[in-house]
Formats: sequence, C-alpha cells, structure tokens
Amino acid sequence: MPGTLRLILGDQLSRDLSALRDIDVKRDTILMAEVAAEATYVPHHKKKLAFIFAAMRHFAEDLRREGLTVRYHRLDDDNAQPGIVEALTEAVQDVEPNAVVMTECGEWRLDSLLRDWAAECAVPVDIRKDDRFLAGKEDFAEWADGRKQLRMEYFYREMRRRYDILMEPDGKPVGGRWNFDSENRKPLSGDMFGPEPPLQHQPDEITRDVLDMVAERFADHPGDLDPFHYAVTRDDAAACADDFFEHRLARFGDHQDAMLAGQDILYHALLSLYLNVGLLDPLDLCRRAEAAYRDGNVPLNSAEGFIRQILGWREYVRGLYWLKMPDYAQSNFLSAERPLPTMFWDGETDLACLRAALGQTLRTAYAHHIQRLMVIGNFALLCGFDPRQVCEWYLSIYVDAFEWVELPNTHGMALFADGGVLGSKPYAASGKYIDRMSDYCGSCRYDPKKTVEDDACPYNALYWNFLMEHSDILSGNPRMALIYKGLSKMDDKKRAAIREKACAFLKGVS
Ligand code: FAD
Ligand code: DLZ
Ligand code: SF4
Repeated sequence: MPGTLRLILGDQLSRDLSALRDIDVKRDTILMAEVAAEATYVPHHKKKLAFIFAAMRHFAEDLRREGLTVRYHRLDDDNAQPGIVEALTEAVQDVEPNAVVMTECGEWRLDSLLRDWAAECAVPVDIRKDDRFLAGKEDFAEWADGRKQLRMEYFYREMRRRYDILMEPDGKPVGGRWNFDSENRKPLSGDMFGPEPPLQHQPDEITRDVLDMVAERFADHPGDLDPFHYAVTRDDAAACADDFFEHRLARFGDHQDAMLAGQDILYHALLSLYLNVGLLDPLDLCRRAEAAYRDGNVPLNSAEGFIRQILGWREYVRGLYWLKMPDYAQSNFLSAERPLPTMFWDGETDLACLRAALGQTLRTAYAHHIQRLMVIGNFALLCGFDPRQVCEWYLSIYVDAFEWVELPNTHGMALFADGGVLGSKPYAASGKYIDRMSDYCGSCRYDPKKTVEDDACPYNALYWNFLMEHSDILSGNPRMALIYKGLSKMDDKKRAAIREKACAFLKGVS
C-alpha cells in the first residue's frame, strides 16, 4: 500500500509541524530539497544559505534516526532539482503516494506556486495550517475586520489575554500596564560594555560540507561565510536560548534601543533565525520569559519587552502580511525611486554608524532591531531609496529574513511605503537620535550637532529635507504635528541651505 508524501521546506524544521503530525513511520516518505530556485530568488547572504542548508541536513538526519524515510535532494546531487515544484513532481512520479501533505508556506511567492501545483496534482494534496504561529491567518483577519486602523498594541493585548501571559487573575496586565516601551530606551551607561558574547557553536562534519558547498557555488553572493558559529540543530538552538535567558534577558528591557560600536548583539536574543526556521518555539520562549519574571530573575520591563516582540510584533507582522499580500509589496506611498547604492553591498561609507551597521551585517548576517530600523532603514527612508530594492536587500542579507516578516518590517515600518498600514508615522530621525542612543558619533568624521556645515552629520540635512519634501502628505498626521511645528519656525534661508546640503549629499550617493 503506498503511503503519503510529506513536504518539508527549509523553514519548516519542527518535529511537531502540522505536515508531520499523523505520519506513518513505515509507509510515508518525507521530501526535503535544497534547490537553486530558493537559493537564488534573491542573492542570499552566504551565512544565511549555510545556516538553512546545514539546518535542513541535520533535521533530515534526526528524522532518519527516528526510522522515517527521507527523500533528500542536495544541491550538489546528480539528481538535484531546480525548484520545489520540480522536486515534488518527480517524487510523486517515483513514490506514487496516495496523497501529498504539506504545511502552508511562509511566503506568498512560493505559496501560490505550490497551490497551483496542488490544483493540478494527480493525487489529493492536503495543505495544512502552520500552527507554529500563535495567531492563525483567519484569527488575524477576524481581528482586523471592521477596524479603521490596525495597530500592534491592540492586537498584542488580545494575544496576552488569549494566551494568559503576564496577566493577573482579574484580567488586568501584570504591573498595571500593557506596555513598558517607555522603559526600554535607557541611554548608554558605562556598565553596558559587559555582556558575555553569545554562545558560539563549532561546525560539525555536516556543516563543514555545507560551508564548502556554499563557498564553491555561491561565491558571488554577498557577505562573509567564515567564521560560522550559528546553531543548526534544535538542541544547539535551545542552548542559545538558555544562554540568552541566563545572561542577557535581564537587561534586554533597559537597553533594547541602544547601540554600541563593536557590540553586535548587546542584550538582544539572537534567536529570530531559530524561531523562523522552526528550531525554537515562540510560545515556549514567551512562557520562559514570563517565568523568569515571576521567579524574580528579570525585571518586568525586560520580560514584557521580549514577550511583546514575539507575541506582539512577530505575530502582528505575519498577520498583516497575509491579510495584505500581494498588493502590499506594490505600494510606494512616498514615491521613493532612488536606486540603492553599492554601499549596501560593500559596506563602504564614511558615516560611522552606517559603516558599523552595514559592516556587521555583511560580516554576520545579523544586526539588531535599532540598527536595522534607525540606522540603515532610516537612511534608506531619508534618502528615498526605491522600496523594492531596499526590501530585496533586507530579504537577502539577514539570516532570519523570510518575506512574511521582512516585508512588513522594511516596507511598512522602516520605509513607510505602505502609507501607514503597519504603523502610524514614519520612523524618520536625525543624527541627534543616533547620537543619543549610540556611541558611534564619537568616532565619526561628521558632527551630529551640525546640519549644514561641511562636517555636519548627513542624517540632519536629510531629515529636515525629508520633512520638507513630504510635508504635503505628512504634515496633517497628528503624530507628526510637533515635528512640523518645529519646522514651521525655520526661516527660508535655513530651509534653502538644508535643501542644498541634502541634494549635494544625495548626488554623491550611488
Ligand atoms: P530581539 O531584539 O532580541 O527580539 C526577540 C525576538 O522578537 C526576535 O528574535 C524576533 O523573533 C522577535 N521580533 C523582534 N522584533 C520583531 C519585529 N519587528 N518583527 C518580528 N519579530 C520581531 N525580523 C526577522 O525575524 N526577520 C527579518 O527579516 C526582519 N527584518 C527586519 C527588517 C527591518 C527593516 C526591521 C526594522 C526589522 C526587521 N526584523 C526582522 C525584526 C527584528 O529586527 C529582528 O527580529 C531582530 O532584530 C532579531 O534579532 P534578535 O533575535 O536578537 O531579536
Ligand atoms: C530560504 C531558503 C533557501 C535559501 N533554500 C531553500 C531550499 O533549498 N529548500 C527549501 O525547501 N527551502 C529553502 N529556503 C526556504 C524557503 O525559501 C521558504 O520555505 C519559503 O520562502 C517560505 O517561507
Ligand atoms: Fe552617524 Fe551622523 Fe553620528 Fe556620524 S555623526 S555616526 S553619520 S549619526
């Protein structure tokens, strides 16, 4: 009797994935395929490719150890398949299954290809919900239905209630407030230089094989491949989570928005990559953060801040992605059309903050949220780079980047290209903000306190110029009222000087 063919994609490496739940060990076949189409639809960072392929190969080994049959295509196999659809078609012919089972795909692009393939398939195809997420697509659509504006904060409160996380028995939030964001912006302090570097893993033989393959086949992709220390198994990812809970969570809250030269991670988790491919479970991390607070090991602003990122933001952006795609990716609210300059791919710029954030990104395939949002994203917003090119860069370059999470964060949060679907106002900021939240400016050739002088910080003129350029569509935004009030006090001479300074800078950016 033929069994079922079960597809597992590179970001579905969870043993309790819906597609694996009722597996028949003796009869069923699991299909996993490293394919060129997924490896090259954007030029992924070399470390991202190595992470995904190494994690896929280790996961396949774990399944085999359980006695399961895994049909695994390596990219360097003789029978490598060009894409997931081709791998499926060949497997259906060879295995002759009675049905195909898969878990819905994370990206709209591949999801529609797979659904088209399923509609034509000779055997029944069961596409199951991805219940690793805490809000289903339908839940989110129901929550969004009839709301004039979608805002993460209200969604987050519902999720807190639904999962009973950081809640008092009377239904009120622990600590009397839902959100301790205002306590997540402590400026730099002298004792911040001390977090232990996060746990690093040494590549085993399987990973070393992958590293050789990536070095050979993807030499033209961006980023450094070596050294490679990311975890690629569930156990090692769990050790990374333990390391975060033990050494960094306690100060995550206070210093979430801080940036320090030479400190890639600070008190951040460095867990998004493991969550996004299925090696860690989001609910488990939220419950552990809550327990750490209740046991008196971490303050409330840290536990709540961390939980808000996962139970709130992560679920919210995923819900919004599926609610709004495919049109979401097409909008360009600020008509930004400048091509993305080469510095994004080679890191070469004399702006110290940008050089640090881009350099770290190219080296590690990781930057923390404020670097992504307020240094790189803010620069792209103020310069008016084409949102499609910016989004493609973010999708390529970060080890945790899958479109369902990358696109809302980049297109919506960082670039305001969606005109306010995700957030209520653009995250535009001058060099003053970066100076307040980081120590980058001290070693920069520019001065964050100056705007039009020769050595003035470019972010300053770009910021005011951005506000002037878009005043027709932004000045009416109530959350921008104070900023535009400030601008209205600026005399014409200063405005003209700022415009000239910004234009001169933009001319030099290519
Ligand atoms: P921490 O800061 O320690 O946060 C803990 C966890 O919360 C993260 O692991 C992540 O799972 C979740 N989280 C935090 N912020 C967000 C957010 N805004 N959206 C969704 N989840 C969040 N995150 C990705 O996972 N993939 C991306 O491709 C991605 N692209 C981004 C692009 C831009 C322009 C911006 C501004 C943010 C992007 N983020 C993305 C969100 C966030 O920056 C990363 O999740 C975070 O930096 C990952 O590092 P960490 O694990 O140390 O996170
Ligand atoms: C990102 C990625 C890459 C680089 N390679 C593969 C692959 O070879 N095989 C695979 O099954 N998945 C890969 N992935 C992850 C997919 O792109 C991902 O499943 C979809 O984009 C949906 O999120
Ligand atoms: Fe960045 Fe401006 Fe500070 Fe230089 S002066 S590090 S460009 S914010």
